Amino acid sequence: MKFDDTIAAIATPKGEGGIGIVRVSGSHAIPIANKLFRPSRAVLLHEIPSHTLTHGYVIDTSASGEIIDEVLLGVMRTPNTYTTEDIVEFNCHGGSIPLTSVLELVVEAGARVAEPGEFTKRAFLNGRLDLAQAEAVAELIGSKTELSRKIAVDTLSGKLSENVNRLSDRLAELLAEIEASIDFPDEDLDFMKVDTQLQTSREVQADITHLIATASEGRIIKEGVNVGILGKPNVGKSSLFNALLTTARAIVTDIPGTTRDTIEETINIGGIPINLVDTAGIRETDNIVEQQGVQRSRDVLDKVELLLLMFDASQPLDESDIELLEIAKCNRAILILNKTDLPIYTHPQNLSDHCPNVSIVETAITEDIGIDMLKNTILDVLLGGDFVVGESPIITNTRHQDALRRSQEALDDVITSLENEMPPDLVSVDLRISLDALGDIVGKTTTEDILDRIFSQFCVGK
Ligand SMILES: Nc1nc2c(ncn2[C@@H]2O[C@H](COP(=O)(O)OP(=O)(O)OP(=O)(O)O)[C@@H](O)[C@H]2O)c(=O)[nH]1
Ligand SMILES: [Mg+2]
Repeated sequence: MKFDDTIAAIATPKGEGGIGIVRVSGSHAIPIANKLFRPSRAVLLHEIPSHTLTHGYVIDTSASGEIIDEVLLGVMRTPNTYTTEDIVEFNCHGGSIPLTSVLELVVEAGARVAEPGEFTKRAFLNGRLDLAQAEAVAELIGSKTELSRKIAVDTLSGKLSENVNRLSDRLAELLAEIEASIDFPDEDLDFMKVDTQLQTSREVQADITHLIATASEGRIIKEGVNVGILGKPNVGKSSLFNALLTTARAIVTDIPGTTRDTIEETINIGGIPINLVDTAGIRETDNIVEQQGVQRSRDVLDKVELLLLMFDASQPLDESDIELLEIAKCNRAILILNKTDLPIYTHPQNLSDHCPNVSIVETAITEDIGIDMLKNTILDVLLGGDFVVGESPIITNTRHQDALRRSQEALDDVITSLENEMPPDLVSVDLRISLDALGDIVGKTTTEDILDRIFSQFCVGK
C-alpha cells in the first residue's frame, strides 16, 4: 500500500532526557528534512547513504534563519525501514520545547502529525509486519517483566504467526478439497477420504486447543495476579511481606494485631508481576479499629487469585486456623507453616489432614528459611509445574484468544458434520468460518474499525 501523506511525531517520552526524537515517515520525509536541516559539512541529503547519521542544525525556515536545535539527522531509505517508507529522525536535545519546535517546523514543511500507533500501522499495511507482530510491538513496550518481554519478542519475531499460518494452510488445503467436491460432484477425482479430512481437522483442533490453553498463563504473565497473605495475628504475615519485597515496608512487632489495614506492593516473582497484599491478622476482637481491619482482610478474599495462608508452627491449631483451612479448600491457596525454628506444636501433617491437596511450605522467615521454596511453589501453582517459555507460542492477547475460540467452535462443527457425513457445502461453510477466525489473528481478514481500535491503543510516535 502506498500512502500519499508523510507523518511525523515525537517518538520519545515526555519530559527531559539526553536526546529526544522527532520521527518522520513517508515519501516526502527527505525533502521535508532538506527544507529545515542545515548540515555542518557540505553534503546533500539525497546523496547521504541510507541508515547513517549526519550532524547539523534545524533552522527556522520562516523567519530569521535562527538555529532551533543542534541535531543528528538519521536518514533511512525505503524499503528497509520500520514503516518500509523513507524515514528521517531528528535526534534533538531531549526537552519538550526543542522537540515541539522541530515537530512544528516539520509540519509546516508538509508533514501531518501521526495518530497513535500510525507508524506501526503503516508497517502492517505495507506488509512488513502482520497484525500479531504489530500488536507485539505494543506488548514489548508495555512489558512489566523480563518474561513478558521475552514472549513479546517471540511474537514480534513471528513465532505465533508462523504457528497460526501453518494451521491456516492445513485448513485452506482441506477447504480446497471439499470445495472441489462441491464443484465437481460427479467427477472421479482423488479427493481426500472423509477419514483423512477428519484426521486433519482433529489435528488442527488439537493444536488450537493447545494454543488456547496457554492463554491463562499468558494473562498471568502479562497482567500479573493479586496474592493475599492471610492468617491469625502474630504468625509472621508482615515479616513474609517484607521478605518478599526485600524491604521493611510493613511494621513488624511481637504484639498481635500490629497490622491494622491492608498494604499492597508489586513484586516480580519469576517474571510474574505480583500485587502482594499484607492483611490484618484475623481474630475476634472488641477493638473497633481492629474489627475494621479484620473485615478488610476478609474482603481481600474476593479480590485475590492466590491466597498465602500462614500458620504458626510453634502453636497448636485453634479455631481461627481451622477457619482458614476451610477457606483453603475452596480457593487457590498455599499453606505456609512459619516459625519452624521454634519448638514445634503444629506439623505439616496437621494441615494436610484438613486440606489434603493443598501445597504446604515450611518457613522460618526471621531465619530466611523457606522463602525460595515458597517462590517456586507460587510459580508452580500459578503456571503449572511444567511451564516453560520455549518452542510453542504463548497467547497473551485476548483478541487472539477470542479468535482461536471462534476458530475452535467452527472446527467443532466441521468435525461433527464430517462424522455424520453431512454434505460438503455445509462442511465448507464452517471450515471457512474457522479459517477466517485464524486469519483475524495475523490480520488477513481484519476490518478497518478493528485495526483502528488496535492501533489507537499504541503510544504516539510508535
Ligand atoms: N521465631 C520466629 N519469629 C518470627 C518468625 N516470623 C516472624 N516472627 C516474629 O513474629 C512476630 C510477629 O511478626 P509479624 O510479621 O508482625 O506478624 P503478623 O502476622 O504480621 O502479625 P499481625 O500484623 O499482628 O497480624 C515478630 O516479632 C516477628 O519477628 C519466624 O519465622 N520465627
Ligand atoms: Mg502484620
